[in-house]
Amino acid sequence: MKEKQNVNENSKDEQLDQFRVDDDGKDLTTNQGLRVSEDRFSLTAGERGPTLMEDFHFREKMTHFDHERIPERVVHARGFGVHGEFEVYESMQKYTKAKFLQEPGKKTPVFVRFSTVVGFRGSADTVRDVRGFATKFYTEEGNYDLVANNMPVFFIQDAIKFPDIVHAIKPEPHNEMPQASGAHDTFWDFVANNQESAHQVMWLMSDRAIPRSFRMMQGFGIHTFRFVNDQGKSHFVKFHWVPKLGIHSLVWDEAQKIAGKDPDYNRRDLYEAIEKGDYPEYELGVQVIEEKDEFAFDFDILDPTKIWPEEDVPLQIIGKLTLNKNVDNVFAETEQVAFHPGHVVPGIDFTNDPLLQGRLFSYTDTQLLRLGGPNFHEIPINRPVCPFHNNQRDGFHRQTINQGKVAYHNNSLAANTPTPPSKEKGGYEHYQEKVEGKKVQARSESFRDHFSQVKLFWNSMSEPEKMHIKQAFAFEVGKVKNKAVRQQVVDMYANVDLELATAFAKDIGAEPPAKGGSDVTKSSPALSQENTTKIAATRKIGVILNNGFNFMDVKSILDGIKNEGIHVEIISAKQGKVTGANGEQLTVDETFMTTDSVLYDAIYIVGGSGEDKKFHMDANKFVMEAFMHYKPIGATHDGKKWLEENNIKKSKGVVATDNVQEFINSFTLAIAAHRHWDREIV
Ligand code: HDD
Repeated sequence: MKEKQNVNENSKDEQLDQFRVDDDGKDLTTNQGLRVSEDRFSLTAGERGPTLMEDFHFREKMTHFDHERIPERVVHARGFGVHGEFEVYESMQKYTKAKFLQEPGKKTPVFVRFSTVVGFRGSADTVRDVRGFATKFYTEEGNYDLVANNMPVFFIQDAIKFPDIVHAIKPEPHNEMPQASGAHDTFWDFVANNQESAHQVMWLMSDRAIPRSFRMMQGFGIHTFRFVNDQGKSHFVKFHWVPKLGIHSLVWDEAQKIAGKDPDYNRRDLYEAIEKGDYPEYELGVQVIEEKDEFAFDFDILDPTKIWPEEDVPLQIIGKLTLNKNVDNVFAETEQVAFHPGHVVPGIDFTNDPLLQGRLFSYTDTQLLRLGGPNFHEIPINRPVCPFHNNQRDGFHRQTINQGKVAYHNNSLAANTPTPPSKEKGGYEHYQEKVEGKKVQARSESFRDHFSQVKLFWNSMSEPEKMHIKQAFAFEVGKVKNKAVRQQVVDMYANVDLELATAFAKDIGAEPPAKGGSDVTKSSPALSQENTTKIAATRKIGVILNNGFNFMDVKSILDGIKNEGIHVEIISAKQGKVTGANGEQLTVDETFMTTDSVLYDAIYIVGGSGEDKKFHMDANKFVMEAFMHYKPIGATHDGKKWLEENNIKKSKGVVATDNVQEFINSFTLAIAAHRHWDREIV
């Protein structure tokens, strides 16, 4: 493959284009290019006789099939990848020499893979879990990977414990249960006996662990990295992705039901948004701390179980990520993409965070197994868009044909090429941090406080968020069979907040703690989802219609809602058409059988005169389930009777009026609010 010298925003797409294959309309061949005229019957001795070994097409087809699977990722097995681009708003030249962050307006192609962590590849999307948010920037200086999660802290402080936490949270080895869930003995036993996990576990019990959409969650690099500028000066930096649609979550009952009704809920949402042209956008924010302030905080800035509160270290928004293209082939792209926090470019460097240091080993190692050898960088999705040259050779599946006889350095036969360029010429040089000390196996005292920031998080939650956290603890720890472990968890969280620990202790039959609590009174408004952006655009509304509805009004309402960027699906008893009182028709998208209330952001019920008892009951289930999940409900015409029957007409987030424009305005506002927590559920 010939190298391209000018790298721009289209470079990755052009590179991938050289590997894309369109089989449409082509003759069937073997992998050797031989056209074969039979693909339905293997070669047999006689029509009822045994299959013959010489049937090379059968052998090749079967062998390839037998080898189709590769090991799934040991964590983050279930993922969904998309292409996009990153655009710089503000030059970071002052802090970093990374070329892709220098010029406002500069665009860099990216590939992003979202994932859950614990579940196997075929598990459900909406389980309670951390979400991965890994981004590969194809820059002119090589690939830069920001391998992030949707929560800003991690379970452990040292990578040596990673196999332990993963063994504890994965299904238990004696019966491989439960799937994709931390609600079992070994996980909580780990938590209670490794109390550095307190902060991340609190996030895991919060609504952050059940995002409404990959489009509506943050991403955090978690670790403290370094920016290094062209004068060699270093700053500490943390990276954040902030979704333009705001940060929104499901409710737990809904998440569990979706896991059955549509296990692909989050990936479908992202896929469809991109297909419809609702390109998800996220802004890149950085928090920067000067080197001289390394010890200016009441936590250790290298501790991955700590955040830098945004009120203390403001977030500067420096660019925007837009996801605008689905993959052509999930295996080739999403499954084979190989991320690594150690894929950096000049101007971005590491710190001594012991979790980060260990990650730098693990990611290459895992790809060697998963992708079958050391040449995984040659797989199209992993190739840098800039040229790459070195003396590494051979190995399974090598694709480049390196010419010449010299594959070592130093040499004179090839004029000492490939030559390591100086840092002035763009060569990567590790930041020269001064380090000295005894070799020890110990953690600094400054990593010891496991509870203050957990209390900060708790203090920052709104009342509904606190309620959800209490319920999550009651559910998750309530699933633990071992009573002693339950009690250990209660006692552990007594160190954070007595009210919280007491509340879930009572629910799970444990002893409420006699003493405890933390004296942290600070809160950080940036942590609460109540303070996030709220907009109605891109939300999906289920519209319940039956024959005999008021066509003119409903058509105007649906047009008005669509004008707000909201998507509608018409639900009725049967597929085909639904006919208005005036004889005009609308196409039914889904039936009560094929969809469910939990799959919509809001329900708009109209009904119609053609209703029978079954329709009435099915529609009622949709409305009441939406109500229980605090979702907006709109009703016009005949639809208002469902509200009256259930006595919910005056509830928060319920919009009932036949005035078309008033309905559009109020319903759109109710949808933008996401959920109506102040609704009374009787
Ligand atoms: Fe990890 C995958 C994020 C700690 C070892 N990790 C993986 C993925 C994400 C993260 C998003 C999926 C990448 C993809 O989509 O292909 N991991 C994190 C974050 C961490 C973290 C944000 C803490 C700040 N991870 C971590 C540690 C270790 C690993 C401490 C081991 C020392 N992670 C892995 C891995 C995986 C992985 C086993 C599995 C598949 C892969 O790497 O490519 O190597």
